[in-house]
Amino acid sequence: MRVFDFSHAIVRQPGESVVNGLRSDSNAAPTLAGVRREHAAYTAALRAAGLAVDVLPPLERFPDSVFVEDPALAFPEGAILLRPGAPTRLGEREEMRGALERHFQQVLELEGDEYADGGDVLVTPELVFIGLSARTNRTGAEALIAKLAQLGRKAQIAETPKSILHFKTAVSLMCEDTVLAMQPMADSGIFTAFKVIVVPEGEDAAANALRINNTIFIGDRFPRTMDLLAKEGFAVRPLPVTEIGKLDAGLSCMSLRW
Ligand code: CIR
Repeated sequence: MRVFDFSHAIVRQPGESVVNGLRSDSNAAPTLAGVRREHAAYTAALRAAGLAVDVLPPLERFPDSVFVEDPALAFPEGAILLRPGAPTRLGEREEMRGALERHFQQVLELEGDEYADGGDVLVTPELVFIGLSARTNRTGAEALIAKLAQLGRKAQIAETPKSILHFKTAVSLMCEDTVLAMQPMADSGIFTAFKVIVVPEGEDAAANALRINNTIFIGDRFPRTMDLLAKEGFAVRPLPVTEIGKLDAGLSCMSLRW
């Protein structure tokens, strides 16, 4: 099975508090209606791609809890409860436990001062990259390497380029041997074993794209990246990301997939 072949996903509906989610100073707050619309389109797209999708209820106490990718990791072999590095998000992990235990016999977990966000974890066929960031510390990354080994995955620590929120903000897997990346990630030397497609200037946020089975989902604000990928032979499908983009989020963040 390919690492981007999925049959299941978990998403969480945005609560009204989502408009108060964490965001860079330069961004305006998103509208609730807009986030709901984008989330609904995303969930429908996952279903259209053939995935069985669990939709969890909104959590008003956790404005960013719609971004279920960050508090956990899921693989066909088992799941891992992480410890998100933003203090306002740490409690999200316990809210994922029940949903994971319904699907997985094996649910491993980070502990103590181990911090890691799922947004910093890029799964590729041979290797899982764990990006150090403001959310993922070395203690967390090292603990995660051990947990991933228990699930049969080899992992390696990498640096997230400066001023990038998450590792996967800047890079996504397009197929077994190709990634889509922002220029600083392409220049980092991390992906020398891969073909790297660099997002065109002005479309940096397109680098958080999402391959699911044979489709690449990409933000509809990035026409030049779409053209580039189509020319490379990928089946590309645009999804709206304007409002979630204001919360520094992209397409991978809104689901856990396995
Ligand atoms: C945060 O700052 O945590 C949220 N506003 C955005 C999380 C995006 N998640 C991701 O890229 N995996």
